Amino acid sequence: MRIDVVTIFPGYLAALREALLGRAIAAGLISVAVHDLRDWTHDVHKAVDDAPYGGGPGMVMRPAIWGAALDDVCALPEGSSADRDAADGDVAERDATERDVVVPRLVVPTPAGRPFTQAVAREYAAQPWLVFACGRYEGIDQRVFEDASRRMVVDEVSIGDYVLVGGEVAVLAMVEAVARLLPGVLGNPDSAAQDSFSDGLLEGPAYTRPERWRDLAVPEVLRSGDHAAIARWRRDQSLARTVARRPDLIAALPPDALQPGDRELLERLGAEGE
Ligand code: 6GU
Repeated sequence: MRIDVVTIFPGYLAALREALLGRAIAAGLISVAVHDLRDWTHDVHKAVDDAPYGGGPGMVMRPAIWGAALDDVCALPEGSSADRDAADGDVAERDATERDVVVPRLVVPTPAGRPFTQAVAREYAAQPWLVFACGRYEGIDQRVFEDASRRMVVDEVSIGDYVLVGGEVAVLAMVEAVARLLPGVLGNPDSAAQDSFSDGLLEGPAYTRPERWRDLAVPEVLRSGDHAAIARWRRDQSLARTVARRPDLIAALPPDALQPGDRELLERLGAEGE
C-alpha cells in the first residue's frame, strides 16, 4: 500500500517509522511519503492561511496551495519524491498510462468528519493508495475537496468527539489502524481477527504469569484447560464489558451477531438490545 501525507508539520509523522509500522515500511509492505505543504508556497513568508470569508476567529488554509500540492502528490509515481522514504530505492519511473490507472483515496482528518471506525479501517486497508491532507487552523478551504472529488473519492473523517489542533495525530492513529490489517504486518494474523470491534464487542481482560500477583489470582477457568468453558467465559466477559462501557455497541449489534448462550448473560445483565 502506498501512503502520502501532506502537512505543515512533517516532523509529527516521524513516529510512522517506529515499531510495527517502521517494520512494515522496511519490509516493503507499505511505502510512506511525507510532504511539506510549504514546499508549494511561493511567497517569502511561506504563508498557507488567510482570514475566513464571513468573519470569525482563526484562519483558513488557502485553496491554491493545497490544490497544487494535491495535484502534484497525486501525479507522483510511487517512490519518486525527494522526501520519499520507500522501502526499496529502485522503484523506476513508470509510464503515464500505468500510473494513471490507480487513483488515490483522499482522506481529510477533521472533527467535522464522519466517524473513523474499524469498518472504515478495513475499507481503507483494501485501497492501493491513500493520500492524507492534514489541516491546521480552522480548516482547509472547502473548494479544495469539492475540486478533488471530481477526480477521486474524498473522505472527511473524525477519530472521535473531541478537538485536536490539527490532523497529524489523527493520521498517525488511522495509518496504524489500517496498516495492522494488511497481510504480513502483524506477526499473528489471528490478532486482528480477535480484536475489539471485529465482532462488534469489546475484548475482555487478559492475563499472563504469575498465577498469583499481589494477592490477585488469575481467574480459575483460564487455568482449567477446558476450552469450551474458557471460550464461554471470554465471551461473557466481552459481553459484560461491552454492556458496561459501550451500551451503544450492544444496541447496534446485528441480530445474527449474538450466539446461542449470549442472551442468557445479557438477560441477567438486563441489557438485551431490543
Ligand atoms: Cl480527524 N482532526 C482534528 N483536527 N481533530 C479531530 C479529529 C480529526 N478527530 C477528532 N478531533
